Amino acid sequence: MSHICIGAKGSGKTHLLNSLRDEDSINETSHSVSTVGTNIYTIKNPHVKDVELSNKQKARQMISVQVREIGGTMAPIWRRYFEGVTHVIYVLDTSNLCQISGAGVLLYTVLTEPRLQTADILLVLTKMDLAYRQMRNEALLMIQLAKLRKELRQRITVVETSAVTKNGLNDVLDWLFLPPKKASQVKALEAH
Ligand SMILES: Nc1nc2c(ncn2[C@@H]2O[C@H](COP(=O)(O)OP(=O)(O)O)[C@@H](O)[C@H]2O)c(=O)[nH]1
Ligand SMILES: [Mg+2]
Repeated sequence: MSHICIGAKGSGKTHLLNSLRDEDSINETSHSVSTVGTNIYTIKNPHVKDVELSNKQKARQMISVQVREIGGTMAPIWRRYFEGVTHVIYVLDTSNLCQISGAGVLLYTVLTEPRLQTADILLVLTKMDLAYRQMRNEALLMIQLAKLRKELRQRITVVETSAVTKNGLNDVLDWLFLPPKKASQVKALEAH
């Protein structure tokens, strides 16, 4: 099980992961790897309530996951990190439509990557506090999501977030920690 978070520079990856991260986790790991351009965030499973679960139950549930943020300027070498990846969080800045088609092209190269054919994909439309409804729809049109879903085999879930209002963060946590069936319910909630 390995998670990566990618997306253009400035799309909001760091803010998103910081909003989700386990505040008790020690910052040391992220510090030591940031020199090579990636950061690792530990995100705790909010569904695991320590008091309510026996150890056996806990063992079956993921207590936390580690997500590696790979800087947008490193796009040419993203694929170095694809080995063994099971979950991809792809961040798109909804407030900046100018960079969306470029981001869409990069998303396509990610989705067609042979090592990511069985990965689960979460498309996060960030900065929704700065965007309006139409921009969200426009963004999905520009990256040709409907076509990608038809042509490619990965399950693509779309969520909208804002690191400012904190809206949508629970949807990201559900995708990370709930079984796929439940995650697809998140997908079912998407307006088309
Ligand atoms: N309004 C708003 N600004 C955001 C949001 N997320 C990130 N930003 C801003 O976007 C810029 C880039 O964010 P950052 O997380 O560093 O992007 P990264 O390069 O993808 O890691 C920063 O100035 C953030 O303050 C958001 O949800 N809403
Ligand atoms: Mg960053």
